[in-house]
Amino acid sequence: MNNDATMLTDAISGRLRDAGAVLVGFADLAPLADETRLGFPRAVSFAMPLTPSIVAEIGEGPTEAYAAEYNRLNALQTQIAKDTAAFIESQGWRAQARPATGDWSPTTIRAPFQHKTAATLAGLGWIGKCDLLVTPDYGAAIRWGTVLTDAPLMTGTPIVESRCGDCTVCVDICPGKACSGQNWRAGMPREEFWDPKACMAGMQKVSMARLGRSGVCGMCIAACPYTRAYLRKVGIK
Ligand code: B12
Ligand code: SF4
Ligand code: SF4
Repeated sequence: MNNDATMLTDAISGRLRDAGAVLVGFADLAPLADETRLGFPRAVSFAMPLTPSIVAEIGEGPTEAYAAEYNRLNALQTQIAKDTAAFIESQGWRAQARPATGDWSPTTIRAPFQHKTAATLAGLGWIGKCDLLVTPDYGAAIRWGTVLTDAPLMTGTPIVESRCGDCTVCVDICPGKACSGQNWRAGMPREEFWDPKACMAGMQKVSMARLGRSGVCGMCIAACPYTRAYLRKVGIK
C-alpha cells in the first residue's frame, strides 16, 4: 500500500511538473468536515507561476498584461487539473478537478472548494494578512489548482499559522483597505481578518482607473516581500 502510494504520488507530481507546475503537494483533508471536502479524503494541490515581469509591472495597479495573464493561467490550470483527474481515474481511483476560478457565488463570495485550503494542508504555504496564499519561494506570484481524490497519496505536513509576523506591507497598500492586520491561523474565518467586499470595491476602483473597466487588482501579490524576494532572485527588480 505504501509502495503504491509512493509510486502514484511520484507519478502525479512528475506529470504536474512536466506540465509547468512549480509547486506540487498532497493534502490529507481529514481536518475538514465531509461537506467542505466534497466527500473526498485527499487533494492534489499545485501552483503555476505568473510571469515574473508581468507581476513586477503591477506596482501602482493592474495592467492589461496582468489581466491577460490571469485569463491565460485560469484556462491552463483548469485543463491541467482535468488531465490530472483523468490520469488518477485511469489508475482506478475517484478524482474531481476543481476549476481555477469562476465557480464562486456572488452572494457568499466563495467557491464550493478553496484551493488555498488544500495548499496549506499540503504544507505549501500560509494565508497572508490579505488572504492570499504566500509561499516561501514564490511569495504570492502563483495561481493554484486542485484535484480532489480518494487515491492513496503520501500527504504533507500542514502549515497551520501565518508566517507574516509583523509585516504590514499588503495591509498598507491595499486600495480597498480590506485587511485588518491580524495574522491567520488554520480555521480562522476569512471575515475576521480580511473583508472581501472591501477588496471588490478596491479592485473596481483601481481597475476602472487603470484599465477603464471592471477586472483585476493584484497589488497585494506584487507588494508582498516574499514575492519581491522571488522577483529579485530571477533578476527582476
Ligand atoms: C471568490 C474568489 C475571489 C473573491 C473573494 C476572495 C477571497 N479571498 O475569498 C474576490 C472576487 C474578492 C477575489 C479577488 C481576488 N482573487 Co480570487 N478567488 C476566488 C475563488 C474563486 C474562491 C475563494 C473562496 O472560496 N473564498 C472563501 C474563503 C473563506 O476562502 P479562502 O479565501 O480560500 O480563505 C480561507 C481558506 O483558505 C481557509 N483555510 C486555509 N487553510 C485552511 C486549513 C483548515 C484546516 C481550515 C479549516 C481552513 C483553511 O482559511 C482562509 C480564511 O478563512 C478562488 C479560487 C478557489 N476556488 O479557491 C480565487 C483565488 C482565491 N483568487 C485568487 C486571486 C489571485 C485573486 C485576485 C488577486 C484577483 C486579481 N487578479 O485581482 C484578488 C485577490 C484578493 C485576495 N487578496 O484574496 C487566487 C489566489 C492566489 C494566491 N496566491 O493566493 C485564487 C486561489 C485563484 C487561483 N486559482 O489561484 N477572488
Ligand atoms: S486584490 Fe487589491 S483590493 Fe483586493 S486585497 Fe489585494 S490589494 Fe486589496
Ligand atoms: S505583504 Fe507581508 S503581511 Fe502581507 S501577505 Fe506578504 S508577508 Fe504577509
